[in-house]
Amino acid sequence: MTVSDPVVEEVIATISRSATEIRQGLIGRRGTVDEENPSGETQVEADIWADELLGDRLATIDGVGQYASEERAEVVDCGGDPDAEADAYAVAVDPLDGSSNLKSNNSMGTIFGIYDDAVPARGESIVAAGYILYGPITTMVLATEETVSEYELTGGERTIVERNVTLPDEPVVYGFGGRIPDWPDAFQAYAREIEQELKLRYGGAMIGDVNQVLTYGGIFGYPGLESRPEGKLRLQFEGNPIGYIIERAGGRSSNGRQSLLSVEPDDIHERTPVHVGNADLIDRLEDRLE
Ligand code: P6P
Repeated sequence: MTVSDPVVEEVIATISRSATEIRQGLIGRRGTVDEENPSGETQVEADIWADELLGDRLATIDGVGQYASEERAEVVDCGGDPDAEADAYAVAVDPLDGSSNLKSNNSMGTIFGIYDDAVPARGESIVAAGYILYGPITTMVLATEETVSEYELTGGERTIVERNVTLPDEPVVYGFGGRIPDWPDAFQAYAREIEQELKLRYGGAMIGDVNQVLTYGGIFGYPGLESRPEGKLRLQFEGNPIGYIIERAGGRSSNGRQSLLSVEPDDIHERTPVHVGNADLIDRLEDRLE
């Protein structure tokens, strides 16, 4: 199934075709480098390599006005005017989310959001978003204005395995990031309730944990912390794309007060508390954090 807009389709096809290469390229690139990303996190060789590979390919697509990456301080101007109709799209990528899981050989992913506005932008201007999950099988979940679909990726090809993906009505799993003593009291109280109702699934890479929620129903959250009220995850590269996907799948997203997609950003690398999952669980969380 292709997306109607040829530029959006080309971006999606470029990323999905690159997934097999990225997965194979992880071998031999597990070491850390003496560099930090703009969020101050130590980079793994694979972070830089995956970013360069995707950046080179996406920035040359006609119709892409900006390439933005969690691994780069500045937004890349791909030529043309991102506000002009012809170059309307900005592509924001977390090339290798959860790359710290490379050391322990656990799942990780690539996250992308295609905005029809110059970034930093509100998530409401996303027209398509997706993630690649490097699990036992390499899969892609893609959300567009029409639907959410899941694909298996191999050899540069994508094969659809499920159309109209929606969150199961009955939640089963939860996963919350950060250390319990660092959670604000209101979030601790909420987590205590959820622990009595659902099963813990937390793997340290957002995409693996979000895919559990999308598969089984539940909630994933990385709350604002006492030590860092803005939370850990980045709005443009993680919160907005994942929030878009989960909302298109019938769930909700929240920064604790409102949909992530409605947050007006100030900076391309700004962090936000991220909560995504079944709507009633998010509603309860917002009531708790009021
Ligand atoms: P912690 C990975 O570094 C990441 O950005 C997300 O993929 C993941 O959900 C979170 O950070 C894990 O953070 O504090 O549990 O290591």
